[in-house]
Amino acid sequence: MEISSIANSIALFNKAQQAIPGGVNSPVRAFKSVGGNPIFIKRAQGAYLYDADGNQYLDFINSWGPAILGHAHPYVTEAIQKAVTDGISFGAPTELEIQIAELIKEMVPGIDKVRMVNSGTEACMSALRLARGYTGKNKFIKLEGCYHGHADAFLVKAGSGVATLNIQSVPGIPHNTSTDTLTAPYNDIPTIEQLIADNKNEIAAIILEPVAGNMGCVPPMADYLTTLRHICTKENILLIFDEVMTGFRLAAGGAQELYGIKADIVAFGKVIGGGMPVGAYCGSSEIMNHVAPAGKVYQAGTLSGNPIAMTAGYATLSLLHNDKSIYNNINNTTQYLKMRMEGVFSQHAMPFTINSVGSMLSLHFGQQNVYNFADATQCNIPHFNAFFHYMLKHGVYLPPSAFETWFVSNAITKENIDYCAEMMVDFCRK
Ligand code: KE4
Repeated sequence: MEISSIANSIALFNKAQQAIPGGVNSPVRAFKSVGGNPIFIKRAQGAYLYDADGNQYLDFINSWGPAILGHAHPYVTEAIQKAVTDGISFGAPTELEIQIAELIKEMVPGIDKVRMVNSGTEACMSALRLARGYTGKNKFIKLEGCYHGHADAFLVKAGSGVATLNIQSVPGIPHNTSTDTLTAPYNDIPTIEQLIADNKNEIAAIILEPVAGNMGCVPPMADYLTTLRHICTKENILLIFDEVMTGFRLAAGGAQELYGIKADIVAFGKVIGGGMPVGAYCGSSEIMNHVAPAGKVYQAGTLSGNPIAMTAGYATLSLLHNDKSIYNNINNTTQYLKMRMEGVFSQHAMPFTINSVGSMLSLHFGQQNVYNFADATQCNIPHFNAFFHYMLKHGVYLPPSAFETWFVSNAITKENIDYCAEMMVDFCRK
């Protein structure tokens, strides 16, 4: 099957650029690094997206993670449709916020308190402020290639769209903001130890994606997370897991459950809202009771805990909590995808590597191993871009960047994977 026309997407993108910076409301959607015209989506259902020209695409972005159940799952959409008839936003507490907080406490090991916000950025930004407020220290360590949203302090050697657009230094961020941001390569303990030695008793936190997803998918090497946990405990540094991508995806309890590591503060996004704008940061009562109005670390939001967003999140998390076969299914589908891809590309002249954890996966051409951001930047980006467009032309919608992760939804079937493998064989034969 080959896409014949995207004329309406082309017209819409031209129009969009007259009214929206770059024609998009988030840079990664603009196809800047892969080139070409972004596809404008009209609707989505299950495993598929449908564009403004009526073309169908098998979706491996799934809204960059939230659509873990597949698009427009009836249990979620029906809950939203019912909720909106009772009003959209109150700016006052509701019982549903208690229910979703209690459900999250059931699903995620070791947290006592949950504060809802409206994005992953807000969750990570607030988690850092809390760590600084709780410890009284300002410096923190982030890892090269990790992306924690667009708060000033995090836009240093960041992954995702910052890497995709190769923005070395983001204008508008005062130099003194980033002087407290220390960086180290992912999977590199000695550099962390040196930073701590050089900044004794000044570091409030280490924040990381426990499985990195913004330089492609980069898993933690053996004992990396355990060693970080030990170092943080010993040095009185808070360990912050940014589980915006991994949370409720790698397991009901996220990476903390998968790796058996307890972070001091955990940030969530994406799946937690089931596609609606939701983020959260969580931790022990000892730490979270420093958040206003219980404490003095101020953070607020007009639409935090919004009833419609909470309805979508609660319905999504409830399905994941009550049917653990979903995780087995998406993990098995991802392993099947990886196995089929390895079969195809091992016959291909171009070296490659596929990294995956659970239902997160990425393909890197030109490198045997991708253990950190430097490895990821050495990959053959032009070849990835050609692959991206070949698959898009044949109705398979991959993340439009080599610095992103594919997300497998529960709606994707083995037959879908077999089709993808056929298209990949054809790509290699071109
Ligand atoms: P948001 O503010 O976009 O909801 O979340 C920021 C964020 C924080 N932490 C991690 C690990 C993330 O992956 C993200 C956002 N992820 C990107 C995709 N890599 C969102 C897509 C976009 O920027 O449009």
